Amino acid sequence: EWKPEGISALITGATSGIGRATAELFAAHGVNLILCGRRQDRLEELKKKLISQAKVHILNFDVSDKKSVFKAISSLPPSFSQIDILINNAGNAHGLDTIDQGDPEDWDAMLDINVKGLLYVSKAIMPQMVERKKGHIINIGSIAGKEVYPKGNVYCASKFAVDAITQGMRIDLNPHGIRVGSVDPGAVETEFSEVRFKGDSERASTVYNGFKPLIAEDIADIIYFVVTRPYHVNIADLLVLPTAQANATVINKIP
Ligand code: NDP
Ligand code: 8X3
Repeated sequence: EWKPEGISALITGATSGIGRATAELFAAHGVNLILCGRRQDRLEELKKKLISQAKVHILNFDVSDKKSVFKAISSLPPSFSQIDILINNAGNAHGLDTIDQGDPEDWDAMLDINVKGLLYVSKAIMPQMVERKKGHIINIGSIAGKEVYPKGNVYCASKFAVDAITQGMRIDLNPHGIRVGSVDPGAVETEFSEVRFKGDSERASTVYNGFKPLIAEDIADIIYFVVTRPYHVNIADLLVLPTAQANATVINKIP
């Protein structure tokens, strides 16, 4: 039977959306947390909110900044340095343009954060899991990592890469008894579209008009389900869509 006592989870992108909802749910079950993100005010606010439920440590770093990642994770105090669960969630889409019109700065951001950032954070944590022959890594992929949609180009490439990295991790960490899987959501209403459209919240909200999207708490519930299976059960890959969404492009929108 799974018990949260003494278990600790490091969640990247805990300042918003799926990461924050997961942190809140984990804390409610008494899982100790290392919460990561770049927005210090939000990290502090979340720590204040959750500290009565679990032990909480906050780490402010940019996942795409290799040096900061290793520095931050190696700075963890002894009571937090053993990480049982890693949720690689930090990431975003930047822009929605045809490939010929895409902004190379957006491409850099998506590949640096969604792909390389996930690798850096994992690299900082995997050795201790290998040493302990125990651990669970959950990568947040996307339906965009299963299907390419118009103007999705580089964002989809970043999430296809996450899918490949998840499969690679599962193979290479297999001899060490480490669980590795991905949770791949469809449309979830978070700050995702605000970031994609660079703060244009009106445009962002049109993405979710006319149907009921998933909310961050829906995905948090699923992540909690995944981590609480008995240790011999590994949920390898879970695609989760709103009922109104059939695939990356087919959404039943009622005007
Ligand atoms: P949000 O924009 O609400 O949250 C994104 C989180 O990532 C924030 O906490 C942000 O924190 C963090 N983040 C972004 N860039 C960096 C960076 N360079 N360094 C450190 N942290 C960073 O979006 P979601 O919650 O929706 O997104 C979470 C994950 O879910 C992403 O990987 C996304 O691709 C994926 N996803 C989202 C879907 C959706 O429809 N919403 C569907 C499928 C997958 P801060 O800004 O404080 O650094
Ligand atoms: C986020 C979902 O369909 O906007 O990964 O790419 S989608």
